[in-house]
Amino acid sequence: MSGNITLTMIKPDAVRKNQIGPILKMMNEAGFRIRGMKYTRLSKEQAEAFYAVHRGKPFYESLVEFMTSGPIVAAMLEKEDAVTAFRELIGATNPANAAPGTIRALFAESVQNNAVHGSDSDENAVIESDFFFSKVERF
Ligand code: IDP
Ligand code: MG
Repeated sequence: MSGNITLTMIKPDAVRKNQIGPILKMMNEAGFRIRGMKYTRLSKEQAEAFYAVHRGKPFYESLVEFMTSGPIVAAMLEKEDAVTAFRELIGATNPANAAPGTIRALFAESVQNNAVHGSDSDENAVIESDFFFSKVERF
């Protein structure tokens, strides 16, 4: 059975370019409801922890530097089969491979600076939601 929650971040590249509004609009128009949302900036320790699964990969240190380079918007989103539906909406990690009309095809600069995050499993959606949101920050 698939879950109804996914966790997204609008990454520093998109925030810098004033793309929060257009990206949230696409998420809402695709049927995702916002269940939690915050504008914040990750510390080095927080970014390292969020991306711990990628520790040791060649892009890890650069990714942490990028993700701490400015504020982000983190949001919990609800929709049926949320993880799969949201990964379809955002497109492939590398915007060169992202389907036309997807958020990454429209807004990403590069494979690293790719505008948005989306959880890759229901299990990680829960872990990532708990990373950002306490009980009183979910509605
Ligand atoms: P995902 O965000 O599509 O799930 P992951 O493989 O989980 O992709 O990688 C996490 C993030 O690390 C990507 O969104 C991107 O910002 C960065 N990244 C992934 N692969 C590369 C790469 O080959 N070069 C540079 N950055 C990368
Ligand atoms: Mg991932």
